[in-house]
Amino acid sequence: MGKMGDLHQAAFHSLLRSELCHLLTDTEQQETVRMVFINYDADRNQKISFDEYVNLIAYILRKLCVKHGN
Ligand SMILES: [Ca+2]
Repeated sequence: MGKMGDLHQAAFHSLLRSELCHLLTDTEQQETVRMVFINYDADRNQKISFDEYVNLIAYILRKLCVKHGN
C-alpha cells in the first residue's frame, strides 16, 4: 500500500480522463495520460504522489490556458 493520497496508474488515468474529457479528444487524452505519467512520476514508482500531482495540475492549467488562447 502506498501513502494515502498516492494515485496508482489506473486511478490516475480515470481521474485525468474525467478532468480532461471535455478538453481533449480521445486520442489526445490517451497521449496526454501516457506522457503526463512518464513526465510527472518523478521517482518512477508508478504512483503520483501529492508533490507530483501539484506539478501535474500546473501542467493541466497551462493546457487549459493554451486551449482557451490565453
Ligand atoms: Ca511517483
